[in-house]
Amino acid sequence: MIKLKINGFDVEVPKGTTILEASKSVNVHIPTLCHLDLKGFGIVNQVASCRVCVVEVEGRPTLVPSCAEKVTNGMVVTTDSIRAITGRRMAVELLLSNHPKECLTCPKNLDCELQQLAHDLGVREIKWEGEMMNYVKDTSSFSLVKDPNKCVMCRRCETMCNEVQTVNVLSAVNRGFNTFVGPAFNIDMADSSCTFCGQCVAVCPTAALTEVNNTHKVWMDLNNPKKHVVVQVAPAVRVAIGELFGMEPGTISTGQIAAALRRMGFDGIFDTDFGADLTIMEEASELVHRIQHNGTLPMLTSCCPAWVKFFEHQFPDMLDIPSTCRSPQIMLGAIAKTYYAEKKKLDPKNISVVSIMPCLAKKAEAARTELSKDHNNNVDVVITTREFAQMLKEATIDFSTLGEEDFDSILGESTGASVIFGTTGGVIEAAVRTAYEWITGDELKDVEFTQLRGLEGIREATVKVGDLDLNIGIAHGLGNARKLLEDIRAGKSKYHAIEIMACPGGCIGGGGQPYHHGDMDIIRKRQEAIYQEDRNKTKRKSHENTQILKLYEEYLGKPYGDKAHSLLHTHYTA
Ligand code: HC1
Ligand code: SF4
Repeated sequence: MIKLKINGFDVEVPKGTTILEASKSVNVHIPTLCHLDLKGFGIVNQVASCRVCVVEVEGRPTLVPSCAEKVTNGMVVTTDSIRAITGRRMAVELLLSNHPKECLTCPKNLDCELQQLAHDLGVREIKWEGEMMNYVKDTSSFSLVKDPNKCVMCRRCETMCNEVQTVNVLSAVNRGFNTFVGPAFNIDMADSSCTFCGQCVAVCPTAALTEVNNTHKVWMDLNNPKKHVVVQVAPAVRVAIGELFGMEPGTISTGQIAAALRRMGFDGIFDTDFGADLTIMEEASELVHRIQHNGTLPMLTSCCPAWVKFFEHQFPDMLDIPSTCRSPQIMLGAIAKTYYAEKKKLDPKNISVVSIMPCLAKKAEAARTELSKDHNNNVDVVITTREFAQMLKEATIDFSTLGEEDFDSILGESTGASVIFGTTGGVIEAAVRTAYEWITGDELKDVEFTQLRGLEGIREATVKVGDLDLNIGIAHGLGNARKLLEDIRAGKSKYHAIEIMACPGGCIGGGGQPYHHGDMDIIRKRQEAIYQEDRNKTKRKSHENTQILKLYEEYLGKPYGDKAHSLLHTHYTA
């Protein structure tokens, strides 16, 4: 152990601890900007580029960045001296000297860490007016906007993209004053191998990386009398949106969401959970089919669009491995524009399907041409949890005082199996609940497969399904997925099925969720809420959803049949 003094108090911490961590352990909170500790992944962004966390160390002539400096025996640290505070304030003033001064209209206004630091450090004037950068914004993609003029070179996005996701899209472009972070040769994001997972957006402290904002499109549709506008809400949104209205992480707001959407004027208020139950009908059928007919194994889940982009780019030789199932959001859109349209006697061209998703890649997924029919996309507009909250504020809907209401029939019923899609491990658990009963013919009494749960990056379990030992792998975060994929390529994989989600924690940690600043406790609370919502349901297996059974009976025929194939399955392209 190392003994030192921080602000006059004796502190004892393990060897290798930084001054920042040692201070935190005794509740001395030093402000940071570039620092990012992704505890769940054992990865720390420690470039010490911003100098916001400087402290005084006795005997050292200059201030020391506390995030990078390790403690030593006998060290005497002062975090709150006038010199340390002035040094921090100066670091922020320098960052602001060439930062655009458009806070009032910036997409990150009131959510910007640089703005918060300027406030907390009492910056009241910017003493230097630096030369400004004048780069063009990258608006090439459906998912994210890159504004290099707002980049503070904290390199958090690089750590996320290169170390956690192993996609390697982002690095320093140019040199010296002109440096910013972007794809090599500054090509458009849309032309890069970006998966649009949005994890760089989730950790960007400023508005250098933000989502494409589609809220105006939704208002336009809602105010177009010719449009029949339906909406669907992803599983993970209901356990996170409350955070944007002052509620605790993990507050379940399903009923309030339905009530809010009704007040906004949507014509049909549907649940992506219905799409998830439908996905299980198809995906469990496909798994059983592959197992019983010597099909390609392992089968990989395919509902995460960033993951789909990742394997198309990085593993083009293995496109037969993922399930051919479209994602729940696309399945629900397809059913809204066919079965629902027929029932309501509506022209599908006049239906607008809006999705509320925790995810930026869902925006790009909705635009994929192979997921449209007669040039009509199955999903028309995707907004994130954050954009949804923004719209509620614009509409002056007081979310926190709304009562609970239900989703609409006929695409609104859901089971507990579908809500657990929102967390890592949930999709495969939902599939096992159904596959078990289909393979064995026995009733599954205990539906909770706790061996599939958790937040470790890679997990595995064997589930007894009759005579079959069903070997399951789970990965979240694309770097972890890569490891499982490489094993498959090398012929070393022992799994029958693998679930992969691109974002840490699964969709609960999606790039469109309320900012959690890498705090895995928030992810954990959202995960607990997802499992609680499952327990709240009377039906917990997808094949017990009565509206889904009626959909097959009246329209689709049998699961994994011809009609289901044409509407609910897809193919992949390298
Ligand atoms: Fe997800 Fe899915 S779980 S991908 O994380 O399969 O986004 O929540 O909507 O489509 O259902 C996201 C969440 C979501 C789909 C479902
Ligand atoms: Fe990398 Fe994901 Fe950001 Fe694309 S969206 S640059 S893959 S972190």
